[in-house]
Amino acid sequence: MIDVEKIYSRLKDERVRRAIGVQSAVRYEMKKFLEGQGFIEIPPVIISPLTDPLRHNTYSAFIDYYGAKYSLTKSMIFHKQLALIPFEKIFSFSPNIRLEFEDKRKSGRHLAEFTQLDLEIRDASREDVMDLVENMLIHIIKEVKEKFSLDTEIPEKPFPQITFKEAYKKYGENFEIELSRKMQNPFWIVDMPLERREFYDREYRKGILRDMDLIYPHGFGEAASGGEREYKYERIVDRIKRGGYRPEDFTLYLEFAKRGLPRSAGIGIGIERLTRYLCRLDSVEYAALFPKVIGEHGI
Ligand code: ASN
Repeated sequence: MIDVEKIYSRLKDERVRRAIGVQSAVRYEMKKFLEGQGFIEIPPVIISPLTDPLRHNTYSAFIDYYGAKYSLTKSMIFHKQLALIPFEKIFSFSPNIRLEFEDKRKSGRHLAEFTQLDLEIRDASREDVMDLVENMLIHIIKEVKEKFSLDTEIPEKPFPQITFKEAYKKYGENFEIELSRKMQNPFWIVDMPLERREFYDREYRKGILRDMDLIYPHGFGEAASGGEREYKYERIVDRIKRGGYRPEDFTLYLEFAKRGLPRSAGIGIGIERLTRYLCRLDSVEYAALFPKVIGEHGI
């Protein structure tokens, strides 16, 4: 049932009003920063027969239209790869629909509808993307900190890095949140094992990927994930199979891969999560004006 009272009072909530103001400034600074670096903004894709399978299950969100089966975008990863055919550096403020199960309800970090700043660079390495994101985050915080009297400290570069293996060994299965609580600066977790990630992140040692997650300090958890990509047809087919999928389910993507995808690296940064971090909010639900809270009805 839709709780009109709750939705109406959210519109009068000072926390939300401030957060949306910060978010608006963040989006402006992101665009300014990236365009200054030669990026082109591409419009987001909302429905497509081609979307991210993700590495975890969600409820499905399909639209049937003249016999075509469109999925609502879970991430624009495949479109980012294709957009690099005409352009060298692209970004998009990409609305994503992920109908997560109820176990994510209390995470403070999940909404069924959110936006990520998704960017991709032709011929780039993981390190190129990490350097760019560090500079961008520092730029954003410098620009918005005073205007909104934010407590967030300006991060120090380079952000610390830890491999998945080291982090897991030291802190066990909950390494991400444990480390997030301990750290004072945003940091990277790199080199995820293949079975933890989607098939499009590039494998560079047996079973280890050239990818990375950015994690916020003070317990705010995951900010962004990205990596270098598989782009060669045979390697993509191999990864689809090893990921436990059937290549037949990715025929369309493979048709494009056969014709040639550019080598690239990229990342997606959650806008509501960044807003939550900057405003020190308990949950991302206060970083959205019309949040689709997991397991609740929104407008
Ligand atoms: N945007 C992410 C990336 O660039 C993918 C995702 O959101 N699942 O790797």
